Order: sequence, then structure tokens, then C-alpha cells
Amino acid sequence: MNRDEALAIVKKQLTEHRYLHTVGVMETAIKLADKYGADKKKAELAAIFHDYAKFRPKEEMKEIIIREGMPGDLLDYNSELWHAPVGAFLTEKEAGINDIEVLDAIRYHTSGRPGMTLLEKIIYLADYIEPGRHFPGVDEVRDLVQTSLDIALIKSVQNTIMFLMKKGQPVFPASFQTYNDLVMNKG
Ligand code: DGI
Ligand code: FE
Ligand code: FE
Ligand code: FE
Repeated sequence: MNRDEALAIVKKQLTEHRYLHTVGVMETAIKLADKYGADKKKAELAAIFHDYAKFRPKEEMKEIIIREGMPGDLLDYNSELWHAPVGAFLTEKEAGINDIEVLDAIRYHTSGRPGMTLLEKIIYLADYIEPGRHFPGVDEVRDLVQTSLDIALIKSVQNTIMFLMKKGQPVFPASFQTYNDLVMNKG
């Protein structure tokens, strides 16, 4: 599937604002793939579809999580987490993309996971730093990514967890596990 076909498919699923975010993630992910030696076409495709399920009704997402045997603890946490695994599922089912590396990058773009692949790291970070993002700490991560993908990733996972904790919100265990894995295994 080429870029324009993929973009046309996701455009129908998204608001204008979310579509512009998606294009920003795509451009950022391609740059990072180029810099860090990942497959640029896979980065492009994963970025385009990463928020595919963002606006699906909660009930539909919940039903898919249960029916497809996705991690049950997802349902105990913020429904904002659901569009990532459900997006991977629907990208395969509805758009016919079956590259597991691409699907995993979509699946883990919100929480991360221990042992993230290069492509998963790139999509997580591109989502965080694309040019349309404006929040405290984003420029620091934009600087860090020039020198180290892993250090930039640790900072972004840390910022996300601290942001949730400051608001008194629950943190999904996979997010903590991702943070610990990165900190304990950094070269
Ligand atoms: O879909 P995006 O807005 O582009 O970004 P995202 O998929 O990275 O994050 C979506 C939301 O998920 C964001 O508002 C923060 C929330 N989130 C991320 N990690 C966790 C989380 N919410 C909870 N409760 N726990 C987490 O670990
Ligand atoms: Fe997302
Ligand atoms: Fe993210
Ligand atoms: Fe996103």
C-alpha cells in the first residue's frame, strides 16, 4: 500500500486535527527511521495507522479487547489506552496490513512495552515530538533525539508517567514496565 492510499484510508477515520497530527508523526517517523537505520516504509505505514482507532466508540473497543483476548487489565485503566491495541487489530482487519512489525508499533505506541523494537521506539517518539505537539518537556525530547533514541525515549516515558501521577491518575503497569526496562538496560 502506498502513502496516499494509506492516508486516504485513515483520513476517513479521523478529525482534521488528528489527521494533521498523523501527517506530523509520519514525517517525524521517516526522519527518525533514516537517522537510526530503521525501515522507512514500515515507519511511514505504522505512523499513518497509529491512531486509526482513536475515535471508535468505547463500547466497540471494549468488545474487541474482550473478544480478541487482549490483556484484560487494559479495561481497568484509562480508555485512552485502548485505541493502540484495537488500532493494530483493525488496521489488519480493515486495511489488510499484516506486517507484524508495523502492527506491533501501532499496538505499543501508547504504553510502550519492555523490549521495544527500533520501529516501536521510533513510532512512540514520533508520536510524542511531531511538530504539532506543544507541551512542557517536548523540546527537551526533541533535542535528546538528535543524540540518543533511547535517552529520548526514557525521558518521554518518564514525562508521561509523571504527568499522569501529578494529576493523580492511575498508570498502566506496562508503562512502568517500559520505563524500568529502558532504565535498567540502557547501555
Ligand atoms: O493518541 P495520542 O493522543 O496521539 O497519544 P498516545 O496514544 O500516546 O496517548 C493517548 C493518551 O493515553 C494520553 O492522553 C495519555 C494516555 N496514557 C498514556 N500512557 C498512559 C495513559 N493513561 C493511563 N491511564 N496510563 C498510562 O500508562
Ligand atoms: Fe495514540
Ligand atoms: Fe504517545
Ligand atoms: Fe498519536
